[in-house]
Amino acid sequence: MGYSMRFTAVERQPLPPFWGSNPASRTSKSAVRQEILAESISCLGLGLIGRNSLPFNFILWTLHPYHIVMHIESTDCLIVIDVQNDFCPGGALEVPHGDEVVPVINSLLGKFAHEVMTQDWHPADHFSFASNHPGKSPFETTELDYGEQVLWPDHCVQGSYGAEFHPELKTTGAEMSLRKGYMKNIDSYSAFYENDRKTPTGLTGYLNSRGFQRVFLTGLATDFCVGYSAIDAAREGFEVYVIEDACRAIDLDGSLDRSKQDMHNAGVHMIDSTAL
Ligand code: VGL
Ligand code: ZN
Repeated sequence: MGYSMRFTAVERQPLPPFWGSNPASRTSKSAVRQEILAESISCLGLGLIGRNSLPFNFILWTLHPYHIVMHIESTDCLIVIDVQNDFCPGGALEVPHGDEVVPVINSLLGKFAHEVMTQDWHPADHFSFASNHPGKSPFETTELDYGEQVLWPDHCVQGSYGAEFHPELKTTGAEMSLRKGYMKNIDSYSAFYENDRKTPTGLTGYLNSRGFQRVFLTGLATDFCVGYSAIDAAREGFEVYVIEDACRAIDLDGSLDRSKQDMHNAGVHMIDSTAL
């Protein structure tokens, strides 16, 4: 499935100069035609030449005088997942290049009218920690009541420095900050449901009662907390966009590819921050 952007929600901005000569001299009619063509091809479901594919994007970028950007609406909410010290380089469960999301997210914060941030927030005796399972090492798995669970190094312990937001993340504009993973016996990757997939965190109710329709996800880690949150958000009826360059992955045994496939199957859209 390709993008399902509504035409009305799309605006165009000139490309940077290296993309071609004088974009202002071209008509925006051609941009509209290009958009309609893109949408039509995408509707045909032709994976190889679909809207998100490399060949099509290449044609789009080389021939197209305008860069298509999405229009952010008042019913959109930016969700920043777990940008905490322990997931950044030097942290207890560091995500490679995790800190690189901070400037990207900071630049997006000014564009959205509404933002929610989440924090992984575990008690020290949390069941997802390998240290609480004698004989087990981090990154092994174990069977818990609700199924298989990866065992992690101790991380994001409530009140610790590692659980704090990255010091350069601009948090002041966030309208809500949600903590998750605070119950000893159950992990919570998703910002919507605990890992038993049944216990809600309350985020769906919050987003619905605020009237949000589309959610844009960023943060750490793509293949765990962002991915699970994106799939649950889609399941809850939101239109979901993961801003890929505002996320970084752990990538444990192919988990990034699996997560991307699962997101795709759930109807989650992957976009780049330059589209916003
Ligand atoms: C996360 C593993 C354990 C995440 C949280 O934020 O992606 N991953 N706890
Ligand atoms: Zn955790």
